[in-house]
Amino acid sequence: MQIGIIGYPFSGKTTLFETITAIHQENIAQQKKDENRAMIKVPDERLDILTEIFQPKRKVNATIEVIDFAGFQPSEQKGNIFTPQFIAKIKTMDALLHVVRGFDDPNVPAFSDSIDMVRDIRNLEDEFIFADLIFVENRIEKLQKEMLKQKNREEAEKEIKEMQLWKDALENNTPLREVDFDENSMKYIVNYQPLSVKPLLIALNLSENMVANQEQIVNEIRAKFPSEKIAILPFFAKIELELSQLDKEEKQIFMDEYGLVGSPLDRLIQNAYNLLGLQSFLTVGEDETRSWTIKKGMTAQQAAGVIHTDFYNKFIRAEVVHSDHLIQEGTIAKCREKGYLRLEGKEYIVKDGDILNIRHS
Ligand SMILES: Nc1nc2c(ncn2[C@@H]2O[C@H](COP(=O)(O)OP(=O)(O)O)[C@@H](O)[C@H]2O)c(=O)[nH]1
Ligand SMILES: [Mg+2]
Repeated sequence: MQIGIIGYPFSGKTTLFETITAIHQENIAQQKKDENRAMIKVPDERLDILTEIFQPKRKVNATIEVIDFAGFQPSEQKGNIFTPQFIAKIKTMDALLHVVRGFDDPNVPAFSDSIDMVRDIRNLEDEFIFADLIFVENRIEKLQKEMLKQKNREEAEKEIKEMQLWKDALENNTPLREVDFDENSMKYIVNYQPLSVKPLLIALNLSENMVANQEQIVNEIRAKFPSEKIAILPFFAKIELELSQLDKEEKQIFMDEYGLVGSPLDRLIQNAYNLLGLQSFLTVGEDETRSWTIKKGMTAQQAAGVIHTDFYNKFIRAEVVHSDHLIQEGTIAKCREKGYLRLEGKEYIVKDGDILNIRHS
């Protein structure tokens, strides 16, 4: 899974990237000029405990990739912030993380010389819609030309209808993520990856003096963007970055002082998983303990396919025990004794925290 970090210059994108990846400026400087990339391990306490129990050769966390894209250049003119190159890059992301400038600091220049989070979020929403609208209009024009040449007439006609549906929504200022698409539309969505359909994580980058009011601030902005496909989460990038460089005890002292709760990475992952409908399952053994990311609602056979396509094709059964039970009992044998270990068929819907052992031919 890939999450793309976007936002206005000086909103704190790179600071947030450093905070969640634990890669710091001196390392980043050697990377590509226009973007920073990192694979981050998805923290999972269950995996840590199971690793203690099984003492395998290695522990492998599920990973997600985060990419910190260089900021687009704000412009006085509306609707031309994103260059085609920028759009091409962010199109392939599974979700976008929009970092919004909420902190006030006279030493750090701000877009439009003022702090206005609602304005910045709106501007970006408009920009997504605008980019999609241009795409849709070009597409319709192209398809109409094809129709004139009697090329793929039937297919073109079907697609024009679909594009017209998108166009109507976009002209109404409705992001495509709010449209209730049917199966037929999904094919086009997957192919074209319009920007306004992407799940959106909005990271409000707040000052340390806003820690106490964070809930109220989030609620106020949430009320303006009430979509289920948008998550709004507070960050305090600058202090959270400083804290990430301290040892555990020191960190706790400062967190208490500031009134901060939880780690920024956990906050991001939890929200991303919720928003994208993701969950984890685990595998254990002498060689490795490992966590895997899948969509909620996936079957045992589909989950097996995430491990290896062969496991999907040659799937027979899955031995399933929930990690809570294995952690409680300590061994597979005990779980079997107590009836916690089950054999499930290919249609079994995997639950978050299930441990699977795939039997295949
Ligand atoms: N006061 C304050 N400064 C911040 C905060 N987050 C980032 N900055 C500073 O703002 C500047 C721009 O941050 P950066 O992460 O490079 O922004 P980017 O252009 O979006 O990547 C840097 O000097 C950061 O140290 C914050 O929460 N509070
Ligand atoms: Mg940056």
